[in-house]
Amino acid sequence: MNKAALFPLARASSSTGLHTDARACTCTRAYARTCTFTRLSAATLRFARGVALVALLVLALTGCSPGSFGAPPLPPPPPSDPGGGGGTQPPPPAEPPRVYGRVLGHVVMENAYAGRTASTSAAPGVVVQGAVRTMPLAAPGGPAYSPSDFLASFRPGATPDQIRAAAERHGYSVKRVIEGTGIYVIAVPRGTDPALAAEGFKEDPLVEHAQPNYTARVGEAPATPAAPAVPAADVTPVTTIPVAQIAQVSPVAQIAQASTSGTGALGTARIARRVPNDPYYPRQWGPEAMSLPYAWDFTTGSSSVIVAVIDTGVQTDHPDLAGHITAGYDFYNRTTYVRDVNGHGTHVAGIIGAVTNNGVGMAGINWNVRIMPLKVTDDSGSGYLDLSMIIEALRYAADHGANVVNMSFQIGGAATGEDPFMDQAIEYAYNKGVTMVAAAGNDGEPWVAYPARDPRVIAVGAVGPDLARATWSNYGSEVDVVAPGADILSAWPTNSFANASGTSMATPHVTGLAALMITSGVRGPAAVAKMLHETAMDLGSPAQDSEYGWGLVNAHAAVTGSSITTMKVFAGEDDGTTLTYHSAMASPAPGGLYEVREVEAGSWYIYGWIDVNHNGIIDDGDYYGRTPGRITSNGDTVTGVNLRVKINAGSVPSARLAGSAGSQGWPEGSAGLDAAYPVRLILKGSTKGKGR
Ligand SMILES: [Ca+2]
Ligand SMILES: [Ca+2]
Ligand SMILES: [Ca+2]
Repeated sequence: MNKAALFPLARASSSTGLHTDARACTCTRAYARTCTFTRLSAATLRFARGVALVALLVLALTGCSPGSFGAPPLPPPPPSDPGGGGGTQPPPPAEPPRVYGRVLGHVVMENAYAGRTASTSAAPGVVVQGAVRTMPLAAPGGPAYSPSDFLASFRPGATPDQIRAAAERHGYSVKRVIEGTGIYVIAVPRGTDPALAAEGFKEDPLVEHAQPNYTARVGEAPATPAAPAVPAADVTPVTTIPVAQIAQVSPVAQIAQASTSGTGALGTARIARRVPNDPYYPRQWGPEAMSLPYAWDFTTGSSSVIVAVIDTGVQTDHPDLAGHITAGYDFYNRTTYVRDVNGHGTHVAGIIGAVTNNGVGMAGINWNVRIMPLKVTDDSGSGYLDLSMIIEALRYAADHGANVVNMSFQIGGAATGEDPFMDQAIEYAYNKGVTMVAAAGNDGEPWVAYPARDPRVIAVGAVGPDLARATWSNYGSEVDVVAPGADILSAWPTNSFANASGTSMATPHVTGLAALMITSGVRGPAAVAKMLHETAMDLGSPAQDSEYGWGLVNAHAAVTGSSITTMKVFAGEDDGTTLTYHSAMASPAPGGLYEVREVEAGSWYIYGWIDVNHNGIIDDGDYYGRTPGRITSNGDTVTGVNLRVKINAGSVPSARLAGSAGSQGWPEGSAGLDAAYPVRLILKGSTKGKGR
């Protein structure tokens, strides 16, 4: 498929688009806009008691945006405005003075997923071939650091001979140097505590920094899956997880031909659900919750995108992974032959990029991708990872072309884990344009694990099928987004599949989406994070919050660049064919808070719209929503008008979420006037305005 046609995103990547709109607005009606700004400033101060000031400044800039449908006729300026109208005729003297009001509220961009009741596997753990494993793979309370060595760096100019001599002076020995980093692994004799040794070693004038070689842990899955291995080809779909809604999807054969999309002629642009034929797909609720079938209509990934998985290894010849694996490395055995004696890494890899639409096993988020397995654990299957190897692997990934790195592990706890050496490795990868994604942690506590809480790393929390935060998912202000993490089916050694739960499982959902976004043209870790934030479905309390971050990732919005800041919010009414607006156009701030200005007196619906296919019509594939009832504007301010917008497609489940994000307070008159889907409307300016 043609990338350019599929991804007309230049304008959608938010902030530059906002400024362009604001300029255009100022040029066309400079004086009127200026007056409006003055009014807004006073109003802003009042409103800012409740919401972020920054959000309102964005609103102020975008409230007059003409949007993608060209320059719509704006409502006339107030009669007291001496320069308004810019050459238009003054209103007839008989007409009464017009009054304008404002409408403030919050808009949620919904994923194409109705939510369902959480299943039984609520705690982190793994189900392998129907057998529930309760023993965690890497239990909390394991070793905090390596018992046999510590890490050290040395002053500039120190030679290897001097370093070796310094180590021997203290009774230690140089084990190895981490390539390219200047970080040495220093072995201590049996019976010596490496943490105390590192503290003492710091006193040596040659030493720059010394610290323990911390242990990271993956949080879930059993040490030894006892269930018999079953060749993937022999696995028959089981019915223990009925998903009625998902089971109704159309076969891919019917949909594939209809998957044209993008910028067709007016009214012909369309969107299709694209669903793979893998027999376990109906048991995977994660892709549905992320609106992936709509994203797959635009892109299914690319073998030119490399995703590194720093983990317990990967079963590289798993029948549903083979062919998607690129050269990796086992940093414990110092070999390119990578195995996974644990299972965790194989599970993560399957979520990101199992071989998809091959009639076998499961579907990956990327139907095409190259996974680089980087094994940073020993062969015991314990699930404990070694910091010296993590640092080495992160650098290796950055030096070997990885676009995204998945880190489904945590180092330390609430207040521990940060260290200069890992920080240096993160900085190196970030500066090379690598997008890093990490798990928030599975302690169920109000802190985000390291390295997820590093600002250069995307921190991922977990939700269950009901889209409520999993009780064991850590939370805090550093959470970027949440993703499906409970009861997740994926690949497992040897040649089998398992269901697992944990932020370790949520993380590769976001990693996989980041790879899809890179295929679609999003470049660099900052741009990926911003697009994830501004396309997420807000959950929990309005806008960003510590439990859900910016919300649940939305793959369709992310690969089409449908940022919430490109949405047009306005007052108006429609007759099913034509939508007439009666206000200025607003754009929500990131997080969804909006303010519509110049709302004419009258009773109106509030609409939200993203013209995804840029054809000026509210049609199939756009994001669209309307308040269920009308609001009445008398020239004053109406607040608390909540709006839900979703992809405008016939097959979107119409049921609202039953979870925590479900019933928000609706304005007056909210009796069932919800618009039918899909909607196709021509947008027109207000007939009360300039009469055009
Ligand atoms: Ca498959
Ligand atoms: Ca929220
Ligand atoms: Ca459209």
